[in-house]
Amino acid sequence: MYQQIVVLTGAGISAESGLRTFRDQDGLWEEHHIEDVATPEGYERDAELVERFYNSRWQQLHSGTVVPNAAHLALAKLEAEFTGQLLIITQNIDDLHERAGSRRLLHMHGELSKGRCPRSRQTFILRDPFGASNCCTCCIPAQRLRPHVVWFGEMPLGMDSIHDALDNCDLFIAIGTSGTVYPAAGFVDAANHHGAQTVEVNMMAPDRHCQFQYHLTGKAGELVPKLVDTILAGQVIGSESSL
Ligand code: BV8
Repeated sequence: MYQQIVVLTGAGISAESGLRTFRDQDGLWEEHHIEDVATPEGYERDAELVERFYNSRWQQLHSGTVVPNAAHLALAKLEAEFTGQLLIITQNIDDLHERAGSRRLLHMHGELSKGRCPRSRQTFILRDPFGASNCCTCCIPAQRLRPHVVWFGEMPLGMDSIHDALDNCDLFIAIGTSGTVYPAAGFVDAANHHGAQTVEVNMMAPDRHCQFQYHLTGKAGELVPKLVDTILAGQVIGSESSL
């Protein structure tokens, strides 16, 4: 039934894996000022503070207690069995989609498991926590690696591919995102403009919920597997027989 599907995920899809979201109760922004830890200016002002912020998230992600949940696994199953085209655009910097088996994946806000040379922009798999001694190998003198993360005021990654996918999709699904950060929050408008069906999976009705044609309210870990089964059965979302 559907030929080209775009899925946008946010922090909410990783919540059931034990990773904190940003804007929920007990979220990351309750403990940190965005301008201090998620802007280039904040990094210029106090690199160690920003490094502590990302090092603690990196250590939690690789502590052995954080694993992909049923929503990540369902999207990997969709990629394996769907005969059309699928692209997962994630705002998340964790690697839970990869660990669930997804490959058609674009990290538009970067990746926690990589560092970047501030001079060459070359990325490096993070083997040690960020710090003054964790430097690139591409420059002389070696440069202190920064998180390979898109901060506020920086251009998200893969925007050309994203716009191409949004212009051609017939189904756009947003999972676990508050719809407060642009340009990701505007993707639903592009999908609507090009005639795609737009579906939102969230625990509540977030900022841009009125732009979506369908809302599935509840936990991603429960709803996404059912949504994937509906799609793989060739059913239209929102029809009587479907979810
Ligand atoms: C840029 C770093 C341009 C990574 C982050 C209009 C147009 C364009 C830009 C702007 C604009 N207006 C303002 C801007 C600037 C700004 C912006 O959007 N500001 C906002 C605050 C208004 N945007 C930018 O700066 C972006 N860059 O536009 O560049 C440009 C042009 C030319 C030249 C240069 C630049 C860059 C944005 C990226 C910022 N980086 N973080 C990191 O540390 O992780 S943002 C941060 O918020 C994360 O990346 C995160 O991905 C993003 C969105 O948060 P969510 O993922 O949605 O998480 P949140 O906690 O908010 O919500 C969780 C949701 O899940 C909730 O709805 C909850 O109900 C739900 N949920 C919880 N549990 C579950 C669940 N749902 C289902 N099941 C559950 N179990």
